[in-house]
Amino acid sequence: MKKSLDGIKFDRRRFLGMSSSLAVLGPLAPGRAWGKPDYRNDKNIPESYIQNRDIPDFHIRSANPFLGVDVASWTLSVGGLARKPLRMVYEDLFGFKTYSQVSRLKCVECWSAKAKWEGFRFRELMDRVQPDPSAKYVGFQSADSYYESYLVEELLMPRVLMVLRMNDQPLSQEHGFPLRLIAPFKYGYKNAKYITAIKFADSRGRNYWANNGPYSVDGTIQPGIDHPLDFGKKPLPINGGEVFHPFDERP
Ligand SMILES: Nc1nc2c(c(=O)[nH]1)N[C@H]1C(S)=C(S)[C@@H](COP(=O)(O)O)O[C@H]1N2
Ligand SMILES: [Mo]
Repeated sequence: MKKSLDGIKFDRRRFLGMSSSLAVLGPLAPGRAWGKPDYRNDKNIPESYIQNRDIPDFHIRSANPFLGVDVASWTLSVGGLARKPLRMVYEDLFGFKTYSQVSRLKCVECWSAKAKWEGFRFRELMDRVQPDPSAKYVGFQSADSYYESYLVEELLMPRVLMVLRMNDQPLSQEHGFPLRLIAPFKYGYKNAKYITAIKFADSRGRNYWANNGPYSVDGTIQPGIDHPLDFGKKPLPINGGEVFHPFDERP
């Protein structure tokens, strides 16, 4: 099994608070986690790394700066409790029927941005691998050691997409190439990028930000409530976010 970040306690509030004390210590050599340079607490992340960047059209959030996915060695494994587990290469992703939608991604840091997304439905993937009826949960593993967890039924809701293209282009390295999840009724952190494995399970796994920060595994956007990182970390009643409604049949 791949090493996860479970053992490393990291809190994004602490991360923000620490940057000034690190500056006093002067430049530090990057630490190491699982044999790769660990730039999480380092202000001098090399430009070549995908990292958190506030850019006008669509911010980039990558909890652990990393170099992006090399498509030649990338594979997607889909398995766990399934009758026909499979492994795919990039080209295989284009064998699915595609759908497109415009939807908004909303981060718990109180920014949001909207894009046109294109991709395939989770249902089609499920039909291929034939999960066991006991598999009510799905775990996502990402190339940057990020991980997420969902209920199968959530992934079958309208406007959930396994995304290959953003704004009429293949996904950029920063926004999750080659495959990401978009679930507009969940906070941004649930929208896993750089997916490498999808695993059906009969028990609920946790996710990166529930293990490393103050966020829930569920991460559903609450109507009229924001979930700010700042402002004393209390839920803040404001308008915003795309709220899932069970009667929403938009394609
Ligand atoms: N693999 C991976 N997926 C991830 C993240 C990450 O750090 N790694 N960050 C999440 C968070 S907190 C947000 S808000 C969105 C941001 O997506 P974007 O970088 O395309 O704006 O990606 C989510 N998916
Ligand atoms: Mo986020």
